[in-house]
Amino acid sequence: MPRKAQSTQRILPKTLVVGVHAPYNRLPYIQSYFDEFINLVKTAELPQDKVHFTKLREIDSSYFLTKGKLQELVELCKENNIELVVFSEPLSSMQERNLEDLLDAEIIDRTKLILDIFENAAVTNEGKTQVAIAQLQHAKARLAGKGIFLGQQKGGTAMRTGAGETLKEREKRHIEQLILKLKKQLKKIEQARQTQRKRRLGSGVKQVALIGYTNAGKSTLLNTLAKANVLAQDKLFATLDTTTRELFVDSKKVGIISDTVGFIQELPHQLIEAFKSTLSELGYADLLLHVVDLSDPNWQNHIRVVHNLLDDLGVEKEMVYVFNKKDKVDNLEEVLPLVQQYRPHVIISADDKASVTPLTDHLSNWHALQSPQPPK
Ligand SMILES: Nc1nc2c(ncn2[C@@H]2O[C@H](COP(=O)(O)OP(=O)(O)OP(=O)(O)O)[C@@H](O)[C@H]2O)c(=O)[nH]1
Ligand SMILES: [Mg+2]
Repeated sequence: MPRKAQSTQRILPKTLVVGVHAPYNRLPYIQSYFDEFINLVKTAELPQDKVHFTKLREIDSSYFLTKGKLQELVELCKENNIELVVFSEPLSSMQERNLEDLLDAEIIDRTKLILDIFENAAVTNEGKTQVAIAQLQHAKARLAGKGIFLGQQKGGTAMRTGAGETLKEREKRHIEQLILKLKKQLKKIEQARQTQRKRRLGSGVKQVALIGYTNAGKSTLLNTLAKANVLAQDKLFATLDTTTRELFVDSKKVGIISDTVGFIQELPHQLIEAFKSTLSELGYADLLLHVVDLSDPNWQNHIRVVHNLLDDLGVEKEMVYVFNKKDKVDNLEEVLPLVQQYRPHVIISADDKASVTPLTDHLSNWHALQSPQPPK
């Protein structure tokens, strides 16, 4: 009988997944927020041995969770021999450290969860370098008071290395040097992209960019519009790297269209920083197609998240709202008055070519306006 290669199996830690309804979270549909969080955990390929949801009235500065809620977690961890706890919210480094000590488990907070997903999703050299910088910056911020340094303080003997610096200082310096090296590499990659962009802009070809909340259906739409064969999945951040294709409507070339990384609420600031150069490309677009998943009850909040990020990036461009997944909306009549507030807009199902006609009509008209016919 053939023997199974058991050694290749990954040993996964016993994991507790904690969704917290924090007081600052004003989303009207918290279940949809929790669903999104579970989807993040799945995308990160983490186990879910135990899932726990809790609502907080206030935040504790040392532990994030208040006393009673914390006690529940301590018991859950003990009963289930938990080794890893994943939180839906960002934690300060002090909160993370205190929780780690109290629960005797490794902690992954929202920031680390998203950083890890980005790390797995990055394909191109540029994407990988950007994520590596963000990871290192996160590690540097978490270094304060961690590991060896804390142990030494407790013991009162600050172990000094050759030049009289502590190991923690040396580790910090090492991380800073790595960041600097990666930033230099990134600059070179960016310069190559700038040259490509100049060439594109010089050619006068119009640029259309797909933007929107993660999982809204941007890649699906790119595939339908431009037969692009881009990975479209019910995973968050399936797309990290920009894909660009020629866009034809009624056999006429309208311009080029590109897919971008999806946005999410509380996108770690390290990632915004690292992806700034990719995202700033949006500033060169002639038209933004803002794809919105109309079947998600929090769709209006998702629009807000995207607007806030565009504001942060200083991007202000002509925009069309593309309300997507029409086929999944049960109460279309009810949401129509809300949809009317966003102009101009179209309502489509990106995976059904026939239903995309309102968008292609819009693009066709837009193109006609961009290149007016000379008077006869
Ligand atoms: N029912 C339905 N599902 C859709 C539609 N459009 C996209 N989807 C599904 O929604 C999921 C996400 O689609 P993607 O195209 O990967 O979304 P995205 O915006 O590119 O996501 P990221 O790259 O992760 O930011 C996939 O499972 C798609 O099959 C639609 O019109 N109707
Ligand atoms: Mg995508």
